[in-house]
Amino acid sequence: MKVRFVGSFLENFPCDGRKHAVFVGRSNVGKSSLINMLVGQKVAKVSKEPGRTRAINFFLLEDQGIYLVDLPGYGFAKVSKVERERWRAVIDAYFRTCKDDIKVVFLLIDCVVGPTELDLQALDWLKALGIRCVLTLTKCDRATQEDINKTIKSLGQNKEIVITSSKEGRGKKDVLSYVLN
Ligand SMILES: Nc1nc2c(ncn2[C@@H]2O[C@H](COP(=O)(O)OP(=O)(O)OP(=O)(O)O)[C@@H](O)[C@H]2O)c(=O)[nH]1
Ligand SMILES: [Mg+2]
Repeated sequence: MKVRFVGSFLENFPCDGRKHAVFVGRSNVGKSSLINMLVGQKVAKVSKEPGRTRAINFFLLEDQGIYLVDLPGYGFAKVSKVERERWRAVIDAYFRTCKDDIKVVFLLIDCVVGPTELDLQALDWLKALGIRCVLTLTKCDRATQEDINKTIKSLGQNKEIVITSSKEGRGKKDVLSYVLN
Protein backbone atom coordinates (compact mmCIF):
# COMPACT_ATOMS: atom_id res chain seq x y z
CA MET A 1 0.00 0.00 0.00
CA LYS A 2 1.48 3.36 -1.00
CA VAL A 3 1.48 5.62 2.03
CA ARG A 4 3.09 8.98 2.71
CA PHE A 5 3.54 10.91 5.96
CA VAL A 6 1.95 14.29 5.27
CA GLY A 7 2.76 16.07 8.53
CA SER A 8 2.00 16.78 12.18
CA PHE A 9 -0.65 19.39 12.73
CA LEU A 10 -1.93 21.48 15.64
CA GLU A 11 -3.99 23.73 13.34
CA ASN A 12 -4.66 24.26 9.63
CA PHE A 13 -5.53 20.59 9.26
CA PRO A 14 -5.60 19.22 5.71
CA CYS A 15 -9.33 19.30 5.07
CA ASP A 16 -9.13 19.24 1.29
CA GLY A 17 -12.05 17.05 0.32
CA ARG A 18 -10.23 13.75 0.85
CA LYS A 19 -11.84 11.48 3.39
CA HIS A 20 -10.31 10.87 6.82
CA ALA A 21 -10.17 7.60 8.78
CA VAL A 22 -9.32 8.57 12.34
CA PHE A 23 -7.70 6.58 15.16
CA VAL A 24 -8.68 7.64 18.66
CA GLY A 25 -8.02 6.18 22.11
CA ARG A 26 -6.11 6.41 25.31
CA SER A 27 -2.34 6.66 25.37
CA ASN A 28 -0.56 3.40 24.65
CA VAL A 29 -3.71 1.60 23.42
CA GLY A 30 -2.02 0.90 20.07
CA LYS A 31 -3.18 3.57 17.58
CA SER A 32 0.15 4.09 15.86
CA SER A 33 0.82 0.35 15.79
CA LEU A 34 -2.55 -0.31 14.16
CA ILE A 35 -1.84 2.24 11.42
CA ASN A 36 1.51 0.57 10.74
CA MET A 37 -0.11 -2.86 10.64
CA LEU A 38 -2.75 -1.67 8.16
CA VAL A 39 -0.28 -0.16 5.73
CA GLY A 40 2.39 -2.80 6.25
CA GLN A 41 5.09 -0.22 6.99
CA LYS A 42 6.48 1.60 10.00
CA VAL A 43 5.18 5.04 9.14
CA ALA A 44 3.84 6.01 12.58
CA LYS A 45 6.08 6.20 15.65
CA VAL A 46 5.41 3.49 18.22
CA SER A 47 6.63 3.75 21.78
CA LYS A 48 6.48 1.82 25.03
CA GLU A 49 6.25 5.17 26.75
CA PRO A 50 2.71 6.59 26.67
CA GLY A 51 2.11 10.06 25.30
CA ARG A 52 4.40 9.58 22.32
CA THR A 53 2.10 11.02 19.66
CA ARG A 54 2.13 14.75 20.37
CA ALA A 55 0.23 16.27 17.49
CA ILE A 56 -2.31 15.11 14.93
CA ASN A 57 -0.36 13.09 12.38
CA PHE A 58 -1.67 12.66 8.86
CA PHE A 59 -0.74 9.80 6.53
CA LEU A 60 -2.02 9.69 2.98
CA LEU A 61 -2.99 6.47 1.22
CA GLU A 62 -1.87 7.76 -2.14
CA ASP A 63 -3.76 5.47 -4.49
CA GLN A 64 -7.03 5.73 -2.57
CA GLY A 65 -6.76 9.43 -1.66
CA ILE A 66 -7.68 8.76 1.96
CA TYR A 67 -6.00 10.19 5.05
CA LEU A 68 -5.23 8.03 8.06
CA VAL A 69 -5.28 10.35 11.06
CA ASP A 70 -3.35 9.43 14.22
CA LEU A 71 -4.53 11.40 17.24
CA PRO A 72 -2.60 11.97 20.46
CA GLY A 73 -3.83 9.60 23.16
CA TYR A 74 -5.87 10.73 26.14
CA GLY A 75 -5.83 9.68 29.77
CA PHE A 76 -2.10 9.91 30.19
CA ALA A 77 -1.70 10.79 33.89
CA LYS A 78 1.77 12.31 33.65
CA VAL A 79 0.66 15.06 31.30
CA SER A 80 0.09 18.36 33.13
CA LYS A 81 -3.38 19.85 33.34
CA VAL A 82 -2.36 22.75 31.11
CA GLU A 83 -1.01 20.41 28.46
CA ARG A 84 -4.08 18.20 28.69
CA GLU A 85 -6.31 21.20 28.11
CA ARG A 86 -4.19 22.19 25.13
CA TRP A 87 -4.62 18.72 23.55
CA ARG A 88 -8.28 18.82 24.22
CA ALA A 89 -8.56 22.15 22.39
CA VAL A 90 -6.58 20.80 19.40
CA ILE A 91 -8.68 17.63 19.17
CA ASP A 92 -11.87 19.63 19.56
CA ALA A 93 -10.79 22.00 16.78
CA TYR A 94 -9.91 19.07 14.54
CA PHE A 95 -13.29 17.37 14.89
CA ARG A 96 -15.22 20.58 14.48
CA THR A 97 -13.36 21.82 11.41
CA CYS A 98 -12.93 18.47 9.64
CA LYS A 99 -16.16 16.79 10.69
CA ASP A 100 -17.59 16.56 7.18
CA ASP A 101 -14.43 14.95 5.83
CA ILE A 102 -14.41 12.19 8.45
CA LYS A 103 -15.55 8.87 7.07
CA VAL A 104 -15.06 6.80 10.18
CA VAL A 105 -13.48 6.96 13.62
CA PHE A 106 -11.87 3.89 15.10
CA LEU A 107 -12.17 4.16 18.86
CA LEU A 108 -9.49 1.84 20.21
CA ILE A 109 -10.09 -0.10 23.40
CA ASP A 110 -7.57 -2.44 24.99
CA CYS A 111 -9.02 -5.95 24.97
CA VAL A 112 -7.72 -6.79 28.41
CA VAL A 113 -8.42 -3.45 30.12
CA GLY A 114 -11.87 -2.94 28.61
CA PRO A 115 -13.53 0.46 28.06
CA THR A 116 -12.46 3.23 30.46
CA GLU A 117 -14.65 6.11 31.57
CA LEU A 118 -12.80 8.37 29.09
CA ASP A 119 -13.47 5.89 26.24
CA LEU A 120 -17.18 5.98 26.96
CA GLN A 121 -17.14 9.78 27.13
CA ALA A 122 -15.27 9.93 23.81
CA LEU A 123 -17.83 7.58 22.26
CA ASP A 124 -20.77 9.70 23.43
CA TRP A 125 -19.10 12.88 22.25
CA LEU A 126 -18.34 11.47 18.77
CA LYS A 127 -21.83 10.05 18.41
CA ALA A 128 -23.32 13.41 19.39
CA LEU A 129 -21.33 14.98 16.54
CA GLY A 130 -22.91 12.39 14.22
CA ILE A 131 -19.61 10.66 13.49
CA ARG A 132 -19.53 6.94 12.70
CA CYS A 133 -17.56 5.05 15.36
CA VAL A 134 -16.14 1.57 15.05
CA LEU A 135 -15.11 0.11 18.40
CA THR A 136 -11.74 -1.46 17.81
CA LEU A 137 -10.42 -3.89 20.39
CA THR A 138 -6.61 -3.91 20.46
CA LYS A 139 -3.81 -6.21 21.63
CA CYS A 140 -5.98 -9.32 21.35
CA ASP A 141 -2.85 -11.46 21.24
CA ARG A 142 -2.53 -10.71 24.96
CA ALA A 143 -6.15 -11.45 25.80
CA THR A 144 -7.97 -14.67 26.54
CA GLN A 145 -11.27 -15.41 24.81
CA GLU A 146 -12.87 -14.66 28.17
CA ASP A 147 -11.31 -11.15 28.24
CA ILE A 148 -12.57 -10.53 24.73
CA ASN A 149 -16.10 -11.70 25.55
CA LYS A 150 -16.18 -9.59 28.68
CA THR A 151 -15.04 -6.46 26.85
CA ILE A 152 -17.59 -7.00 24.08
CA LYS A 153 -20.33 -7.50 26.66
CA SER A 154 -19.38 -4.31 28.48
CA LEU A 155 -19.84 -2.37 25.23
CA GLY A 156 -23.55 -3.14 25.29
CA GLN A 157 -25.50 -2.93 22.08
CA ASN A 158 -22.81 -1.11 20.13
CA LYS A 159 -22.88 -3.04 16.89
CA GLU A 160 -19.73 -2.09 15.06
CA ILE A 161 -16.88 -3.89 16.79
CA VAL A 162 -13.65 -5.23 15.33
CA ILE A 163 -11.07 -7.37 17.10
CA THR A 164 -7.44 -6.63 16.28
CA SER A 165 -3.87 -7.47 17.09
CA SER A 166 -1.22 -5.36 15.41
CA LYS A 167 1.34 -7.86 16.54
CA GLU A 168 -0.35 -10.74 14.74
CA GLY A 169 -2.09 -8.85 11.96
CA ARG A 170 -5.53 -9.82 13.21
CA GLY A 171 -8.45 -7.70 12.05
CA LYS A 172 -6.55 -6.05 9.20
CA LYS A 173 -9.15 -6.88 6.57
CA ASP A 174 -12.04 -5.76 8.78
CA VAL A 175 -10.48 -2.41 9.60
CA LEU A 176 -9.42 -1.81 6.00
CA SER A 177 -12.91 -2.51 4.74
CA TYR A 178 -14.21 0.41 6.85
CA VAL A 179 -11.37 2.62 5.63
CA LEU A 180 -11.73 1.82 1.94
CA ASN A 181 -15.43 1.08 1.34
N1 LIG B 1 1.16 -7.29 22.36
C1 LIG B 1 0.80 -6.25 21.63
N2 LIG B 1 1.37 -5.04 21.87
C2 LIG B 1 0.97 -3.99 21.13
C3 LIG B 1 -0.02 -4.11 20.12
N3 LIG B 1 -0.22 -2.89 19.58
C4 LIG B 1 0.62 -2.06 20.22
N4 LIG B 1 1.35 -2.69 21.16
C5 LIG B 1 2.38 -2.10 22.03
O1 LIG B 1 1.77 -1.09 22.83
C6 LIG B 1 2.67 0.02 23.01
C7 LIG B 1 1.99 1.31 22.55
O2 LIG B 1 1.73 1.25 21.16
P1 LIG B 1 1.48 2.58 20.28
O3 LIG B 1 1.04 2.10 18.94
O4 LIG B 1 2.65 3.49 20.35
O5 LIG B 1 0.26 3.23 21.08
P2 LIG B 1 -0.48 4.65 20.82
O6 LIG B 1 -1.92 4.43 21.08
O7 LIG B 1 -0.10 5.18 19.48
O8 LIG B 1 0.15 5.55 21.98
P3 LIG B 1 0.23 7.17 22.06
O9 LIG B 1 0.87 7.65 20.79
O10 LIG B 1 1.07 7.39 23.28
O11 LIG B 1 -1.15 7.69 22.25
C8 LIG B 1 3.93 -0.34 22.24
O12 LIG B 1 4.86 -0.90 23.15
C9 LIG B 1 3.45 -1.38 21.23
O13 LIG B 1 4.47 -2.26 20.83
C10 LIG B 1 -0.59 -5.42 19.87
O14 LIG B 1 -1.45 -5.64 19.02
N5 LIG B 1 -0.15 -6.43 20.67
MG1 LIG C 1 0.81 6.94 18.92
